[in-house]
Amino acid sequence: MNNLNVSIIGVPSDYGQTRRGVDMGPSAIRYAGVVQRLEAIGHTVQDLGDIHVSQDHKENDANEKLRNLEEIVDVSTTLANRVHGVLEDKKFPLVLGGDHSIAIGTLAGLGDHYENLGVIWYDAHADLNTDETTPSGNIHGMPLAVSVGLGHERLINIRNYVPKVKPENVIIIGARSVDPGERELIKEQGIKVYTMHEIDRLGMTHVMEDAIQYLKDRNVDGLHLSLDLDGLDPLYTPGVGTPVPGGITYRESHLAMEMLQESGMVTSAEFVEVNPILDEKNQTANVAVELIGSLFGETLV
Ligand code: 6HN
Ligand code: MN
Ligand code: MN
Ligand code: MN
Repeated sequence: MNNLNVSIIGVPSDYGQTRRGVDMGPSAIRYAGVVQRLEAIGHTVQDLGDIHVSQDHKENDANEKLRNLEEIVDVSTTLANRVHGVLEDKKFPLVLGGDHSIAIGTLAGLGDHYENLGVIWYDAHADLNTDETTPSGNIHGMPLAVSVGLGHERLINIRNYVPKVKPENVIIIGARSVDPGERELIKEQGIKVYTMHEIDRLGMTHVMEDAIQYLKDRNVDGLHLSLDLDGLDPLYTPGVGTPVPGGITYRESHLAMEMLQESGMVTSAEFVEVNPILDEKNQTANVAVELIGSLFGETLV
């Protein structure tokens, strides 16, 4: 797996939440050297640049339960078509965010390419709210629900098929801030979750072995990693909009990426929520690039 054709897609969108600056995430990750890092491993990299994202932020969004819905439908549609094109070209899509609402587009571009896609959602949050359960109205808290077919019809119907992924093919890793409506959905939909409790108790090695075996047993024919940098403890990744203490460590995260690499199962990835305005000396983008290195096969010796 050390000679992939990787296509990088930047998504400079901050419409999924209210803290400005996360639209500069793709630039920060490029500045941290993502292309060089992948090339040094032996991959062939094509940076497709950023997709077009409008910059008309409203002062008052009338839609309090679905902030910036129109803009997010636009971004998702453009991104979904771009991701789909990358797969048609037989290349590995690496998507750089942007807030986590961009996963709506990424998964809409991936889902109809596979019979049985698996998803690993590495995050402090479950991102399983809908417009009915959301405490914030921020769509970055909804992309996983949307991808399993729940939520506003404009969001679930991007590229005109529902769902993008089966709920039983989804694994959340790192959860420690889950809203009441999200808890219900996890039970109702049979979504597998390794919270911080399981990571503490079993250790990351055991968690990742279990997670990979679970997806193998389900015969997934592709595996998407959606990595929210707030999955890590804010000690390591302070430049995120919704930090939650008590998170995954730097080493545990490298181990998780290395084990995903060893599995040979990962077919696409996205790294989201890097906000350079909230960061310390681009630390969060640097960690993103280091994790990308491990995921794509960098070794220590
Ligand atoms: N993220 N559960 C909270 C909400 O507003 O729905 C936080 C969501 C955070 C989303 O970090 O991608
Ligand atoms: Mn913006
Ligand atoms: Mn999160
Ligand atoms: Mn998230």
